[in-house]
Amino acid sequence: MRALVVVPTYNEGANIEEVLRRTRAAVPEVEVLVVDDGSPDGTAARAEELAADLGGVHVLRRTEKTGLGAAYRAGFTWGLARGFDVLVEMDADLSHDPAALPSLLGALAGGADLVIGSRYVPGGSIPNWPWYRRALSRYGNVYANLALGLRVKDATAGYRAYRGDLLDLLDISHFRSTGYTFQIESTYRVRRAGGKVVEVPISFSDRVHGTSKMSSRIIVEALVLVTHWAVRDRLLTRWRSPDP
Ligand SMILES: Nc1nc2c(ncn2[C@@H]2O[C@H](COP(=O)(O)OP(=O)(O)OP(=O)(O)O)[C@@H](O)[C@H]2O)c(=O)[nH]1
Ligand SMILES: [Mg+2]
Repeated sequence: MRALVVVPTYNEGANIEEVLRRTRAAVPEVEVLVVDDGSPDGTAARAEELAADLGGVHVLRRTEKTGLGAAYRAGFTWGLARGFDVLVEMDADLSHDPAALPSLLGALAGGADLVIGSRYVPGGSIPNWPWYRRALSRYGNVYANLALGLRVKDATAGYRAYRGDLLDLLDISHFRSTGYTFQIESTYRVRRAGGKVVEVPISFSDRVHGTSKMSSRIIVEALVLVTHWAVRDRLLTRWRSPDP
């Protein structure tokens, strides 16, 4: 199976070298695509220098910062057009340890359609998060699960691997979310398509260099879209055709 690890970046100049080196070292047979949204700190140029040095690394330069979901859509479309069988999502800030890639890819090879690197299954952890980040993540997961019936412990996790043919089937160009809601939306769409979802434990480390792009706008997008899907697909459907 040909796998492509898609790494979205915005001002990750302090992390890009280590993440690319560690990824190439962890699984030399997978390729990497850096999707950069015109980072003013020169992340894309640094990634291109590293690509020449390391091999198996590609850089997709975009001119505008249009959000994590948009960056993944562009990266997946790039990978599918080039025939990759597996598409992986991984953050550039080393919160996601490249050494866990074999575990994600192994579960996919074992028959899953979507593998989530999960913080909330036995063996998973977030050692350094303050209580408010934990609370936000926990409540976000509880709400998304209740509203959409996801049956997933970590629906907002951003370290994942998808089968390419499933992404083709889901037609990612129709995804609605621009920000981090992309994770919940893709989980929901995989579930609705009857895909098999498997969670493998990961330890999520806090970023050491650079700044977070998490914002209240992202949280609002998640709340609005999750509620919209829940009402449209679950509540209204039940109301229009009640159980006999
Ligand atoms: N291309 C692109 N990448 C983005 C954008 N927003 C975030 N990213 C990248 O997405 C990944 C996750 O973003 P983070 O800011 O680390 O978000 P987070 O992990 O939820 O927040 P922290 O825990 O504070 O690190 C990082 O690699 C970012 O550089 C965007 O608009 N465009
Ligand atoms: Mg991060």
